[in-house]
Amino acid sequence: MLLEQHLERCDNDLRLLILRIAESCKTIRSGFASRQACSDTENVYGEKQMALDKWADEVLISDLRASGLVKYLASEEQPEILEFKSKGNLGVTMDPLDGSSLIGVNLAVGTIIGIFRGNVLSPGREMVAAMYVLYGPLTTLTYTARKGVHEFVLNPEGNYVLQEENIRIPEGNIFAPGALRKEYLPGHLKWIERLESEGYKIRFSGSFVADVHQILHKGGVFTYPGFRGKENGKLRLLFEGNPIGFIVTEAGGAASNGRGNILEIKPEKVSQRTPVYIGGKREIKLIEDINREA
Ligand code: AFP
Repeated sequence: MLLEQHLERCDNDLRLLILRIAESCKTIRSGFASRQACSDTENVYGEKQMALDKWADEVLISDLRASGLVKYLASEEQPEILEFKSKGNLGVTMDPLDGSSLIGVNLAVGTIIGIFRGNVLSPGREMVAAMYVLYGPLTTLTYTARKGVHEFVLNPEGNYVLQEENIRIPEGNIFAPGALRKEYLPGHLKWIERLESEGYKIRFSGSFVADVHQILHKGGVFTYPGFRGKENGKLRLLFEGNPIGFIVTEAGGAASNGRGNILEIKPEKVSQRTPVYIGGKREIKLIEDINREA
């Protein structure tokens, strides 16, 4: 089954938007070979932007503006929420290229999208859909519109073909722990030691979207915790934590900041960061229990 057929179960504007983004991601994929160089500009977080980052951001902004479906667009690469004159009222959050520091070493990176009706500065649980496209050996598109999590593969003819429907996160024993161990907070250290004692294996690539994709299929947990000096961690609530947390929750997992569901947080600003724990319910309950008892 093709993506366009699968999306027939969604509202028309949502269907058109997901298809529009799927097309933009084909364009982004096509730029990988020719746009490897580093640009000399920095994004709002003071990070050096890759040429491909900036270009992917431009591709998506331009396509979403032209779609007539999107009113608000928040991008990890932009300091403010963009507002378009549009018939539609959809709000989009996007990380155009997550894991961009891996582009130069040919590891998997991805595009992460959250979709709201209206205001994007809303709790993640108000999303109507979320998706990511992973650019690995294959290009895959994973989406949820609150009716299960489904995965498609881009075939040589340029069509997204259904690979797996209604994905459920299994139990597993891998963990992807971000941040430096010497800077862990006590509750987090206790949790990590517990997972290690249970035989969890490390799988951390530096690309959040790729690491969570593996966990969605094999079970386990991804974390980029708060740590000493940066108690809110590194990842952004709007662009990374919420959309991916929404997808994994819809697949039967959970998403937490270590104390509660991140999808319940009302964002105060576009660039808000949050500690992130995303994966199986058991692992997430364990960190929340440890932090509650501390
Ligand atoms: P980039 O998109 O700047 O490469 O950042 C990737 C990321 O936000 C996330 O995808 C990774 O899990 C995390 O940063 C890796 O951070 P460290 O480099 O601190 O391990």
